[in-house]
Amino acid sequence: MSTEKCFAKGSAAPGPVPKGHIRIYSMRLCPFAQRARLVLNAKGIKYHTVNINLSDKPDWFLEKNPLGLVPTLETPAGEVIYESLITCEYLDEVYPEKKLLPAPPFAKAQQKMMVESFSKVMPYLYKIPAGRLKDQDVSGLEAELKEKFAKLNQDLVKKKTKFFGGDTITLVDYMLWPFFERLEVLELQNFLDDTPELKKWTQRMLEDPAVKATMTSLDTFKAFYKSYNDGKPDYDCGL
Ligand SMILES: N[C@@H](CCC(=O)N[C@@H](CS)C(=O)NCC(=O)O)C(=O)O
Repeated sequence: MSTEKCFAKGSAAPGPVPKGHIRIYSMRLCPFAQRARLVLNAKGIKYHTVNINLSDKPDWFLEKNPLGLVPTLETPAGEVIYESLITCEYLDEVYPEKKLLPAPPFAKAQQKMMVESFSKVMPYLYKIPAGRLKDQDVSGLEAELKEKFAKLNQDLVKKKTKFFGGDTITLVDYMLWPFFERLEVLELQNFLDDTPELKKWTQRMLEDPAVKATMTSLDTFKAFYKSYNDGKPDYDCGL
């Protein structure tokens, strides 16, 4: 569960995955890797973190995952799993304590459809801040994002539940959360002002131990995004 400095090209490969643990190749500020870290924490799984310098990836990492993306999981048997939703489903299946996905196939499919549909929201969280930095008119994008948040809000209103999969946190909440944690640093926090149920959902999420365990301070986020926007992402910022 360490938050170690990242491994770059030329660094020695980490040894074998410690017994009784699963390894996550991660990047401390990556929202997709955070999805897997949320699930690891929520389920109380013992894990070993290897953070990767994504601008200068070690060859041994690319040999494990030719896509070069985090999160990537590795088991002590050498099995490698990647793609955030797939890693999270894998963890939920292999570690049956505290199931996060519902058992009924339709309920499970609904969660995955929601995650897929949320992937159409993500680009706005990057396009709007990038457009603002370049002094572009982003009002059209802002209006579209407002509409998307309104739909999520409506979903909670209709379901009358505290979370997206019921009154307790399930996988879908963890899949969405990392993007909401970043609203403040992206200066998009005010988009929650017109969506009171969605705002309440974010407040409930903040009380969750796994969410607390994977949170990044605003200062670290700010330093990271600044370095990213300057074209030199500092994956070790805040350490
Ligand atoms: N679809 C992937 C996306 C993962 C992803 O884009 N991760 C980024 C870091 S936030 C990454 O590994 N980037 C490295 C690269 O693009 O080369 C998932 O859900 O896991």
